[in-house]
Amino acid sequence: MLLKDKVVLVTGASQGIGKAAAIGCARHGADVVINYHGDDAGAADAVAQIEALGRRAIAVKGDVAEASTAGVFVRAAVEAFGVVDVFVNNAGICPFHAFLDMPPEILERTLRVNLHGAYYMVQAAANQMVRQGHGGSIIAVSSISALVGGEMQTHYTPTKAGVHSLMQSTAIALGKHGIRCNSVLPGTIETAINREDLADQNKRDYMAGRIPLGRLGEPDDLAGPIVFLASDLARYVTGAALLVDGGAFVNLQ
Ligand code: NAD
Ligand code: RM4
Repeated sequence: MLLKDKVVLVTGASQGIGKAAAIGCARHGADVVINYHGDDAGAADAVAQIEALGRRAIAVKGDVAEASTAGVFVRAAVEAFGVVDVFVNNAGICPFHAFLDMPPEILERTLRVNLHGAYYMVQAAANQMVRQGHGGSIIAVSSISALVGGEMQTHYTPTKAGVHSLMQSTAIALGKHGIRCNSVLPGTIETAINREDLADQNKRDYMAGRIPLGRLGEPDDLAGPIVFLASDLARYVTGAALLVDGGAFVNLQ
């Protein structure tokens, strides 16, 4: 019970890593507020799974790319459960596309969701934590792609480097308030974001073959690292980045 009675907010939590993180935090005693974009059934299922663990949960619909969504989300959390102790910035998109003919609308949507969305959300959560006056923990779901490139990800990798950089700068800006800011850097985790990409068996075999632990990741592989960074076990950890990639990044030869 590393998060007993803490209130945890997670964006993009109707499926994938966000949903696993939300449920993982509830398993450790947290009440959870999830943001989701379109998938009402997925959000309802996340809430139901959290309630089945004996914890409270609400789902708040909203597009993180809109600046106003952040304030609405944080206010809904405070109205429901009184405080914001932990904020997990997870919502993200990666519409795989080549560089030379990247449509401006795909580039701009990716920047807006992944980077602007993170900025507004982290800012709103941090302001609430500062008002409360007893610190907090902010975790961004960045990526191994903050550190390495991707031929079909020229729009995406800068956003993942960006959210990691945001955690480094907010760690400094918010340290005096006792608010810790860290990133997790997942490797290749099987979710909807890469279903089409990994449907190519050659690509899938190549990606899996890069991983010393011998398998692609699953969403629940991120739950433990996120719970750890959220909890007081990580009380002196801020501005850090935790690779959760089965060893893929270090595997040069
Ligand atoms: P996913 O597609 O299952 O989940 C992404 C979530 O973000 C979905 O719930 C989606 O509805 C939500 N979302 C998308 N746009 C949104 C918006 N505008 N407003 C609110 N919510 C929005 O994929 P995932 O793999 O679980 O992705 C979660 C995060 O993990 C992303 O930030 C992604 O970049 C990151 N990540 C994933 C991998 C991987 O291999 N799957 C690796 C590294 C990082
Ligand atoms: C990650 C990493 C994975 C990819 C996802 C979409 O950051 O690049 O390999 O599948 O993004």
